[in-house]
Amino acid sequence: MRPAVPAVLALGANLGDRAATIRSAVEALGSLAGVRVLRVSGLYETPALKLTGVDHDAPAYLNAVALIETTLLPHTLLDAVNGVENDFGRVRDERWGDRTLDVDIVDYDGRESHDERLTLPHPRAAERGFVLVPWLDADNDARLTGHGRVADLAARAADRETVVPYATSSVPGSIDEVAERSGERGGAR
Ligand code: A4P
Ligand code: MG
Repeated sequence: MRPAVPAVLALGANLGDRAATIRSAVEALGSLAGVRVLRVSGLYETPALKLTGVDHDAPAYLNAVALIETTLLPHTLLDAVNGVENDFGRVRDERWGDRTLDVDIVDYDGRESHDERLTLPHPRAAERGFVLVPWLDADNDARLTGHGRVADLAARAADRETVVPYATSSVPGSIDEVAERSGERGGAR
């Protein structure tokens, strides 16, 4: 069997019960054959970034980052995370449009590659506080291939002050518990 490699997934949701969706999506990712969730960041609330700029009239996002290890090849992992997006009612009608769930591959084992379906690392991660701040929360020593320390990138991100920790205490079950449970159930298979 192929050895498991580390990867970083960014999750975002701005429609529906955002916290429940992200928690359930982490569980679903951890249940995929060949994926094990190692750690999940806290949830952060962030204003919607549209192609036209930040849109304060659009529903705000919750964003989180999951650290995984996987035996899946990059495109197979992309197919798998797209399947999870579809299971959570993702509709693709507008680029950067409102969505129930977006799951992006931010990093796959430090790989740099580009084709029509997949760019690694994620081409916009380096400048997005809504990816970098949760990533830093999950891994204080994280590095983004080709860009350096996530801590430095997060400190420079123009949107960093709009990335606000989201109180989950009112929601039963913390996201870390979900990661633990899916880790226990999972194991890179
Ligand atoms: N694709 C290429 N590389 C990757 C990768 N590393 N990970 C391709 C995932 N997908 C990758 O994605 C479009 C295409 O990108 C896919 O066909 C895939 O093969 P999509 O999810 O269908 O559509 P999208 O997400 O609208 O497009 P895009 O350009 O990937 O958007 P981004 O850059 O992910 O931005 N505002 C806040 N506050 N929080 C957010 O999370 N997210 C977006 C989406 C916009 N605004 C946001 C947020
Ligand atoms: Mg996407």
